Parts: sequence; C-alpha cells; structure tokens
Amino acid sequence: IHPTAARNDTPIVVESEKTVYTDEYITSTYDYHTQTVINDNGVFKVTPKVQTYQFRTQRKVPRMGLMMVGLGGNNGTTLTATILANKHNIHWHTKEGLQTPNYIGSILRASTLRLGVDPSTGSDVHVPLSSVLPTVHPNDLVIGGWDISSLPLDQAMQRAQVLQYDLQRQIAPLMASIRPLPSIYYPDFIAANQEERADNLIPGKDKQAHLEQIRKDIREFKQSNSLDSVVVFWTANTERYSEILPGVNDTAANLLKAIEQSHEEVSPSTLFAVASILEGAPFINGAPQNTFVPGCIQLAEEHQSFIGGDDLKSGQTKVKSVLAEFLVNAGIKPLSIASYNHLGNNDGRNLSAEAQFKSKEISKSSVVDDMVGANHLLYKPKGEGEKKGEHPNHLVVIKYMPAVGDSKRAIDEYYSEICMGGRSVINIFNECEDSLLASPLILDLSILAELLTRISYRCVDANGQGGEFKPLYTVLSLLSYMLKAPLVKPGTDVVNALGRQRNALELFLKACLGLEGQGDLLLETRVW
Ligand code: NAI
Ligand code: DG6
Repeated sequence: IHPTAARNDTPIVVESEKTVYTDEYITSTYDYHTQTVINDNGVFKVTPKVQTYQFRTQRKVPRMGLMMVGLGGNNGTTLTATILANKHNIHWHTKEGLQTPNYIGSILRASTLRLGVDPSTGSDVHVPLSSVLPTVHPNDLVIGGWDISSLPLDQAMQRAQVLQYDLQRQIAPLMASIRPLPSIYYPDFIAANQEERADNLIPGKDKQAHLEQIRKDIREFKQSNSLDSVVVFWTANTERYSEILPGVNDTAANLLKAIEQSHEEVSPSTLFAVASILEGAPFINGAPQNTFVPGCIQLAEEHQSFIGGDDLKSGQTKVKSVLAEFLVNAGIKPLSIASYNHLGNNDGRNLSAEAQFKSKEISKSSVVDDMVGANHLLYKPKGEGEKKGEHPNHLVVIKYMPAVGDSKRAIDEYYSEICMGGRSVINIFNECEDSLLASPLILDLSILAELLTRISYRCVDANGQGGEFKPLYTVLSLLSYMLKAPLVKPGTDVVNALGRQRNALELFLKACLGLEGQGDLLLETRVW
C-alpha cells in the first residue's frame, strides 16, 4: 500500500492544559493575536489585540458520502476509479513497470505539516496533514451522484481516456455498477455541443419539482447507504454566468420564489446548491460559474449550511498564485502575464463556447489581484472614482484541441520590470492530465469541508467563560488553497496567494489542537 493511502498514522496527543480530550471532543483554547492599524495624521498607529477562542472538534469520523454532479465526466470517473483502485489495492502494468495506486496530489494524504522539534535529535517532526485532526479516509467514501449522460461509470471512464488501459481493464467491473442519477439540464447554461450526451434527465421544466427531486436523491442516498453525512460537489460542465436580477436571485426569499416560478435565470448548479443547503449537506462548486448568487449565500447563512467554491485550482493558476507572489514580494514588477492553454477533453469542448469560456476567464483572471494590491510601491493604488488600481496586463486564452485529450498544455509568459528599467521574461510550459490533478483536489475539498462541519467555536473571556459553541461561518474560505476564485465571507478580502492559503489552513488545524503556528521564526536557531 502506498504511504498516501495508509491508515496507520502515528496518533497525535497534545499535552497541555489548553487541550482537553474527551471521548466525544478535542477542545482547545487558543489566543488569536492580531493588529489593528490606523493612519493618524501620517503616522501608522498599530494596536496589538488578543482574543481567546475555544475550538471543539467532534472526534468520531462519520460514514461519509460524496455525491458528484457530473459523476460521468472526466473528474467524476477518474476520482471514482482512483478511490476504488486504492481501496482494492489494484496494481497495473505500464511501460515503466508495475504502478501502485496512491493519492499523490492530495494535500491531506500526500503532504505534511511541521508539528515541532524532537528534542532528542533536534530535528523537525512532520506529520501527514490528514492526521492532525480526525478526517475521513478517502477509501471509505461512498460515491454517488448525477449526470445528464446515462453511461455507467465503466463506459464513462473509457470515454474520458484518462487512465491507463490495464487499470481500466481491472477496475471496469467495479465501476460498471455505478450509474449516475438523472440530472437537470437547462441547455441555455452549458455549451450547445453538450446536447448529444444529455440522455439522462429529470423530466419536465418545473424547477420546484427539480429541486424536490434533487433533495430526495440526497436523502435517499444518505439513507440507503447508512451515511452520517453527505457532501455534494459540482464537477459538471462550466455554466455561463447567471445574471444577478433584483427580485430573482438577490435574496434567499426571492431565489426560492424564482425557483417556484421556474425563472429562466436559475441555473442547474444553483438548484443543486439550494437543494444541498436545504438538506444540510455542504455544497462545493468546482467550476467557475457564479452558482452562489447573493440569494444562495443568504440562504446558506440562514440555514447555517456550508458552501465553498469556486473552480478547482489545479495547475496553471496554482503556479501563477505562487509565481506572482514571489515576483511581487521580491520587489519585481510583473507588467504582463499571458496564459494560454489547449486541451482536448470534454471540458475543453464545452469551454470552446464563448459564454462558458467567459466564466473560466473571470475565475482565472482574478488570481494576482491581492498580491498586486498589497504592494503600493510597485503598483499605483486605486484613485478617487477608479474601479481598480494599476494592474499588470493579464491575458487568458483557452483553445480546444481534440487530439491532446485530457493532457492539457499550459503556456505562460511573465514579463516583468526589474532594476533600472531592465526587463525579465519567465516562460513556463506545463503538460499533464488535467483530471489527475483535479481529482485529489475534489477529495481534499470534500474531506476538509466535512471536517469543518465537525468544528465549532466560541469566544471566551479572561475567566475562561464563553457562550454556546457555534458552527463556523457558512462560506468555507479555509478551502481556498484548492480553489481558483475563492468564495469568502462577504465584505472580507480574498486571499489568492498560495502560501498564505496553505498557512491559514495549517494554522487553523493547529489551533484546533491548541497549538501555536510557530511559523519560521525558529528563534531557537537564532539566539544563544
Ligand atoms: P467533463 O466535461 O468531462 O465532465 C462534466 C460532466 O458533467 C459531463 O459528464 C457532463 O455530462 C456532466 N454534466 C453537465 N451538466 C450537468 C448537469 N446539469 N447535471 C449533471 N451532470 C452534468 O469535465 P471535467 O474535466 O470532469 O471537469 C468538470 C468541471 O470541473 C468543469 O466545469 C471544469 O471546468 C472544472 N474544472 C476542471 C479541472 C480539471 O483540471 N479537470 C480544473 C478546474 C476546474
Ligand atoms: C482549460 O483551461 C480547462 C480548465 O478547466 C482548466 O484546466 C482548469 O480550470 C484548471 O485550470 P488551472 O489554471 O488551475 O490549471
């Protein structure tokens, strides 16, 4: 068994009065240090603040279901096959030799966190991210979902042309019994070229009836598989943006009314999100469209249900959110970023339509905004009446090239200003199977979302007194690391920088154990 699929992680026990273990919970007490900054007549006045929180994590790992919308697509079939191959420890032959199943590409299963220092050796101790708090093992997920295409998953996997033949051959019998549930198809929202696969549809045009059917599907899936929790994940085709219309999708009540009236601007993805919210199932949007119209976010808030999105950040954008941060933090000024892709899978085919490409262009374009906005020495800040401050030129091009299939080619040029009017050009060429990058992200997002539903918090005063424990805020922005255009609490800043996103997640997981971040101060290495 590959280490990323192993179950026998060394348990972690924090020995501190700030961390209390009972059979049911891990309860931690954590001092959250922040600073407020006020510009007082040209002087930045900084006030350190501290607020004590308690975090309570339910220890019992639930029996969890993952329902994917778009189950029969490249991501849906690749992820399902990956889980089954790991679960049944299926090995397959490639021209390089025998291949072992694994979860490489999952931050939970294949990356580690620095827990502290072993005093006997003076060396850092690293643990898998998945072992910091009790998380669901991917092998234990019960998979289901919907697709507008009726192909059972063995044939859908063959259609996707992602996995090696010898793996497909062995896994096909396990995949064959999984059939996507019929889904909602409103042709106006995805490319016209998708129509030929739409043969598995919930009948009629009544959106309220569609909503009820999806809710029933979630309930039945949960019941028939004896599940404690279900996460619903949109990995279906990219839709066009929904127009935000006052009276239609601007408030929770209007959105529910619009569904009752089968209003044309309610998209399938928003219907799935609403159904999940009403069923109390976390809903994650892995595609770029604006599923979370304002009324949908409000509905999730009202129901204290969890949502996360948008759009999986798999390759090009992940590199961009690292490279742009590096350049700007190095005091180098990117003047333009040009990003081209071509790919030949069904996602590329759908994105060859203008309206669907537009959704992807928007989510791929915002990724350097926070790094640029953080450096007023290089970029002129937004002036009076301006929408945006100075910004590098940013071009995003996606072309459909059937021959290359799922093996996406991504080409990026970073053109920057360096010292004394000099110029630097960095070119990157990346080639890899898109769905093999995306599948582990779906796992991380779903498993982390489930974990976050088991964590509650309260603020406590100097005497250790606090109110009732509450769930975290509805929008799970801690998932940002895996998302191109992270949805955040309205009115708060989006963080795109990958290092900061990762740090936030690590700090939060540690806080739930009552551990400080430590970071890279490494004072012990710098003092006598
Ligand atoms: P795909 O086209 O292979 O799969 C999408 C599936 O969704 C298809 O089987 C299609 O029949 C189904 N579908 C369409 N509308 C539906 C509906 N209303 N209900 C249920 N099923 C529906 O695409 P792929 O490669 O699996 O990607 C899925 C989504 O994830 C796309 O939106 C893509 O843009 C996004 N994405 C993919 C990444 C990747 O690296 N593969 C990375 C980032 C985002
Ligand atoms: C072409 O850009 C297809 C898209 O679905 C992307 O592959 C996907 O959004 C991943 O993008 P990125 O920028 O994270 O590699």
